[in-house]
Amino acid sequence: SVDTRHVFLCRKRRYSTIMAEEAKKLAAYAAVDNHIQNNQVVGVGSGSTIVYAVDRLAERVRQEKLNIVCVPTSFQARQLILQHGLSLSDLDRHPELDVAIDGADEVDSALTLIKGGGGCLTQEKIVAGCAKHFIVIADYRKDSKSLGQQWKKGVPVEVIPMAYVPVSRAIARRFGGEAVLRMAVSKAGPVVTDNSNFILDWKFEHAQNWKEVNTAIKMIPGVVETGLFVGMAEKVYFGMEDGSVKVR
Ligand code: ABF
Repeated sequence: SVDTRHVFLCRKRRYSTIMAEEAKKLAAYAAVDNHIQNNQVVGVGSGSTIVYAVDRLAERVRQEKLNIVCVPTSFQARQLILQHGLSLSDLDRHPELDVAIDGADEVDSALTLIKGGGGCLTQEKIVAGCAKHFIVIADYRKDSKSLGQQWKKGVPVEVIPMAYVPVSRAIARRFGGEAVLRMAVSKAGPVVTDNSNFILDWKFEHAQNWKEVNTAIKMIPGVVETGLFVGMAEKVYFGMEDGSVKVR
């Protein structure tokens, strides 16, 4: 009956949500355990997966009395660091990081990432670029052969507010698809980033040379940063559905 089917669908959805959360935690814990050592400066990413990494980091700092300094990639990351009693710094004082750990929206077979689904791409890219090792943590749903196969919301592009229309038109004209202004959930206005900018989500039509596209989009006046992270990730930890961790 319809009722039985509804119950089944709800159960299925709840089951897969629990699996995804568990998978995020597996990836986060493995990355922190394998890459964090005493006396390191650590870049802390944003999103829901990084929450587990900060939990584990704080636990290890307490238990092993580690001396760790954290540099945040967003307001959220800053709050997480403070809430966990970790030592907070910035790029003024620590412009060189030993390691940065962050989530991603999608990862392709060359470790090219789409990031910024949560809106924090620019500071994330700056911090990742300052780190000797950039480690990504994700659940199995982010694992993809080619960008766009898993993440359907497009490539986020942070723009200066007054330029969002010309940038959107330039991206569509040059690379196809459409670049849409990201609105707040309330629809009351656009999403505003930690840097007081807007975000365009570029829904591209086909896979491209992401290195070239990233460079070309960055050259459009008004673009602050793109959510394409090309040649930056050193390793990606995927928490898998079967409880294992796959490292790529
Ligand atoms: C941030 O969080 C973003 O760059 C990326 O879009 C997102 C990943 O979030 P989650 O871990 O919640 O999937 O790092």
